Amino acid sequence: MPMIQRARRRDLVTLALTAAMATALGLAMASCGSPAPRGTEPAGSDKPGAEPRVLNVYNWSDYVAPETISRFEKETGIKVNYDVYDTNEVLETKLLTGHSGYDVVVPSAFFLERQAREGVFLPLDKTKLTNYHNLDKDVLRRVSLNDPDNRYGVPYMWQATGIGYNIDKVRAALGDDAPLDSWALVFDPKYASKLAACGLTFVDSPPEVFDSAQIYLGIDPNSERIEDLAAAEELVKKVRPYVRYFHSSQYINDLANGEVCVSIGYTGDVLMARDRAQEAGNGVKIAYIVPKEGAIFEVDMLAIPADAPHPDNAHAFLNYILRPEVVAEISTFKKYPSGNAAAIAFLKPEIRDDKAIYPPPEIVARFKDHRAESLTYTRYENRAWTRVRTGR
Ligand code: SPD
Repeated sequence: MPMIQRARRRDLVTLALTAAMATALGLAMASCGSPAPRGTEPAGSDKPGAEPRVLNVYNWSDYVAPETISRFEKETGIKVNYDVYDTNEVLETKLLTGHSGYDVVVPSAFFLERQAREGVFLPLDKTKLTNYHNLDKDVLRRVSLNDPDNRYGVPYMWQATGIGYNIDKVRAALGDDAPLDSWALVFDPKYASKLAACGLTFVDSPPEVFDSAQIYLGIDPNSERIEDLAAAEELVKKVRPYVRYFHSSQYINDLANGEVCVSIGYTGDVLMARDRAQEAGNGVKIAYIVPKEGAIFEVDMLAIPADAPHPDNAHAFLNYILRPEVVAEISTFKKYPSGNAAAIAFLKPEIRDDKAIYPPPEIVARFKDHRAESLTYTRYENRAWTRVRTGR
């Protein structure tokens, strides 16, 4: 690796560690800290020179269907070691440190953009991805902003960072005054203060919370001007006293069982909360909005680290996920729209026609693309996040 790139990588690792500390502050998921299990590889494999029949996957929590992994194992004889995380920052720390041991990871496109520049990923061998043609050309085009020529990532699921809320509790707290179509619900202290008692939560992600705050303020979320960051910090600090916690997955169950009433969260996670409440028959009714001011659009990308121990198995896994029926089942269970156009035909009407999952064009028009942040900006952003979280 050239010297400049090595120095930049060192900088990025320090940055990623700071970011992970800023975001995690002790809230990291139990399974996130460990590298992929070693020592589970069978001694040999069927063909001389072929990879051991093992695959180490590191994915977001709640992001595959119950049988996605076991079917792949059964069909291929490849044993999958599956770990989960719930923030891009935790994944980034591992990728930039190197030797993560993972074969497949799932960064959001704007993180992949920066990581790819650092040489973190293997270019995809598309000759091994015979199901690649199933992908949605529009999603591929949109994501090529972050991943030129779609060189490193296969679009997996997409979403917006919006707001999930408990319909009855918000009505009880705010009456008819509730701005149910706006970021004002969470960023205006007039409303946030009245939601503190029933539980207001934010994802533990500096770019997403600050960018959403900037969108509310009418600022370009891709701005790297320090005064624009300061404006977002000031806004978030004003509502900080009313935020019960910062966490990027705990709100799914808490919304579902009525423990909290409003969460900044990801589309599918909020919709899973909605459906879990319905299934439990506990009377909790959850809705999801993409605020009228706009929301960050995200595509999570399947990618293979450059030092993956089992790149062939990784390609086999990506090709399996690219099968429309496989990814349609994930969308069905996890309520996220996939980047696979052919999968639509495999969706039941109640998923395909759910406008919260597959939003209509007027909602898609509110989505704002997210570009990679510079190293310097992320450093400032992490400091601002620590100040917000610690209340200093
Ligand atoms: N449970 C799955 C969560 C997927 C979240 N995607 C996050 C995008 C963050 N920018």
